[in-house]
Amino acid sequence: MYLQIFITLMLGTSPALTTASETNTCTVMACGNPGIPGLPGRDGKDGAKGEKGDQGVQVRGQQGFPGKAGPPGLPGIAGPPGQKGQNGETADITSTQQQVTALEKQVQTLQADLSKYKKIVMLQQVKVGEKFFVSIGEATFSNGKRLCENGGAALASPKNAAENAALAEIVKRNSKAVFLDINDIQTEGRFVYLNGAPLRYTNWKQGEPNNYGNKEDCVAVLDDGLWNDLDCERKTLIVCEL
Ligand code: MAN
Ligand code: CA
Repeated sequence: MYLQIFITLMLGTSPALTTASETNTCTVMACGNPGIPGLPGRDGKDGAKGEKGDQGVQVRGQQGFPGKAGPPGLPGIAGPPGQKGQNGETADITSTQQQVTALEKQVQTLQADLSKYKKIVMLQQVKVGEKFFVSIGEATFSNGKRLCENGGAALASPKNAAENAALAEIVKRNSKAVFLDINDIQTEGRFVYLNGAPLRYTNWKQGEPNNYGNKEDCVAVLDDGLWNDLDCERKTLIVCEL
């Protein structure tokens, strides 16, 4: 249309006239030289803002490996005591009763044996305070010492009047003197215990020690409880202490 108006203005002919004279073989366009193409039109205005797009689909990733075990927790509080159990079977009671009866018999036997052993031991030993004196037979000083030590004991060593009196009682029963763990083998005239310590209790008979025959380095207690130095090679009753 703009083109037709442009042509009409240029040729003085209205588009209506042109259309009306279709019989005219010489059309405006056919007869004239073709026009020069117009300049490109201006850019159109920006279109309306588009609608917001759909939210993208989020795909969940794979589960990771389990972490390391944590440190152990504190122990829990003890639970309440359980309910009392039911009575056992009659068979259990019978079995227990039989065991008790068997044990009672064993106890009776042990009591009878113990009673007898007590008498035997009482005939051989004397208790003074916490100390026990046990007579083990006759021997020389060195053999007696060894016999006592082999039994985990030591030769009699009275440290006070009560212990000495207990030893005297054993001497009287056996009518035999008893060696003490005292001697002056190392230094004549200086009596010591077997461990080398100086004497802390003595009960010498008058005139003793006399080192009779210059060969009395050991000491024995007599039936009156008094002490006499004697030849170590003589045999006396050996009494050990525990
Ligand atoms: C007498 C006294 C004692 C001595 C003995 C030795 O009894 O001389 O001192 O030990 O003889 O048998
Ligand atoms: Ca003597």
